[in-house]
Amino acid sequence: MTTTPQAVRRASPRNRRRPATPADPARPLLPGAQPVSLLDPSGAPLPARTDYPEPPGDLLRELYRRMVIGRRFDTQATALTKQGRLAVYPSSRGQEACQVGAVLAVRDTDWVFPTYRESMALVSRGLDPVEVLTLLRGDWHCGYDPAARFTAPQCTPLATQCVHAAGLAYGEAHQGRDTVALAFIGDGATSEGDFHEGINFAAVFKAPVVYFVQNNQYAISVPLSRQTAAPSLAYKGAGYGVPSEQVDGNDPVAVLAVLTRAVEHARAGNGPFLVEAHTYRMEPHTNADDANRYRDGAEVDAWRDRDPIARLEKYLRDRGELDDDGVAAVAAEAEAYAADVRERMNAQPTVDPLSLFDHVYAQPTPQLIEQREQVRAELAAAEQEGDA
Ligand SMILES: Cc1ncc(C[n+]2csc(CCOP(=O)(O)OP(=O)(O)O)c2C)c(N)n1
Ligand SMILES: [Mg+2]
Repeated sequence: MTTTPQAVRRASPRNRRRPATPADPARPLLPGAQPVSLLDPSGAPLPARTDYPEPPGDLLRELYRRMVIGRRFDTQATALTKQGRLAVYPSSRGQEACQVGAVLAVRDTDWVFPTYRESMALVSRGLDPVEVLTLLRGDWHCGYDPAARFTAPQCTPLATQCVHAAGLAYGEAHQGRDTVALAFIGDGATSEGDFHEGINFAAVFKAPVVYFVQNNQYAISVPLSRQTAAPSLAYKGAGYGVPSEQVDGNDPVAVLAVLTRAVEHARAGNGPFLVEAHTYRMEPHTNADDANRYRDGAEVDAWRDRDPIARLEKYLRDRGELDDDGVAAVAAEAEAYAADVRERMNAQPTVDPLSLFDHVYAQPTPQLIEQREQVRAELAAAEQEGDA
């Protein structure tokens, strides 16, 4: 075949049709370049987004109510540690938009997998606050019935709940139910193997899990800059084929909007979704931690200006959905709630130390039986000494 001058012209690089840019299969998985925000830090509305429609007004008022009660509960729990009524309490002050927004995005029959930091989320879910604090008082492994409340026990071993959530969600879907599992996880815990194993399993088997990372900037004293080199923790989803989003975690309206969409995605059978919320832990890691040793007050003050409750209150007031009377009524309800928690937590619990050995195995091992006997003998001796 001879090459004509026309053919040469057609084939020359300038004339050749540009091949379409190959579609990047990772692109739809990636989060937006900036965290989704629907309110600015002062509470003024930002331009509406069609991808994240604003939740209805009555839901936003309920969000406000639960956040105010949640914060009062949190303050009360911290006070109880100082009175020796709680062994330890990890506060989530400053993270109210995440704690409450996430719980409002799921149904009562969806499963929640909390960490030690999610006491506020659990009371917002309607669990009895004294039952929620049972673990932190050291009375029992879990004070509520997980199966009755569709709420797993609070996990202290980091990220283990990510695997539990994947398994439960897979099992539910396998049985034809449309349950979604919501797994809370901290920024630091995204470095744990269980996070990666859980999200990978969920992705491969299309298990309906929403992994909700509350990036509160610290894992005890380790700042985010020492935790990851990723531009955002939400990018961790793409490596597993999981779509992700990042959200301003101190914007309650945005948190609820983004999580609502994430839950819809999972419920519709599309597999897991990862959300990273950028927020801040205003208090030390727990009452046993001194945060002044690793962060300065100016940083904390900067986040105080982005307070999620003040932000939502301003927005609702400006829209005429909340007034002085409404604010006072919610504050009074929160006070009554705290008073009830205080009173009930001040009552001495009756605990049987021997119950520690129950439910470890269906059939107790010889070692357990021996240990139980040792404790029983020590208790009996102590009682005799007391009587003497
Ligand atoms: C497997 C495991 N390793 C270490 C710890 C000790 N530890 C408890 S909390 C914590 C920091 C977790 O930080 P992050 O995941 O960011 O959650 P946050 O406490 O900030 O909510 C560490 C290292 C643990 N509980 N479990
Ligand atoms: Mg953290």
